[in-house]
Amino acid sequence: MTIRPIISLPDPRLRQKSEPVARVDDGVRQLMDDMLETMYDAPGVGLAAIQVGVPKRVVVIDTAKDGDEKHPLFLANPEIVWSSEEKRVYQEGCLSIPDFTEDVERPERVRARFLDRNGEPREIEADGLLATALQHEIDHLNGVLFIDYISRLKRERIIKKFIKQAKRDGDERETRQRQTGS
Ligand code: GNR
Ligand code: NI
Repeated sequence: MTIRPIISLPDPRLRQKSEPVARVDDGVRQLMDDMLETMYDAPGVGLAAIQVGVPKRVVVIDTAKDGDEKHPLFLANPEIVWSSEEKRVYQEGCLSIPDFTEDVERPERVRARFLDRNGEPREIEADGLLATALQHEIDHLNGVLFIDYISRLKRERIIKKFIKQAKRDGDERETRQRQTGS
């Protein structure tokens, strides 16, 4: 298993729609295992493949509390098949938007259909953090980010901050290259 780099705003790949996997083969399982290690290392409760730059509909989630036994979920081609009328607000964050959190309202309970790590079709019903994480990760597969649900003012402010930071990082790299040729 390998920890892969997580891409962040304003990387345009985060707005790409991911493609379904035809089947869960060894390549997809390798991707799932790498994603799980990357997620635990971060640490985070979920990760979509596009966050490591792979535009496939693959997600890993583990909402077990710190210190409890790990309980990884591997999901290929996940789909929400039912969501409750009742909503709840969760303070969300995203590994691709570091150091920013905001309240987001979503359905409190959902049912999702997916293929597991062995390619078997499964369904789960979730509430609480798991329901939120499922919706957050499936959004990633459609190029949707949690900041799309907050006010436009806050969204534009945070995007601008990440664009500025990316420019600074790029300029520094260029300066270093000019000065040292490395
Ligand atoms: O680690 C994560 N925590 C989190 C908290 C509240 C709602 C959603 C999440 S998902 C996030 C990891 C991530 O960015 N997954 O795409
Ligand atoms: Ni995220």
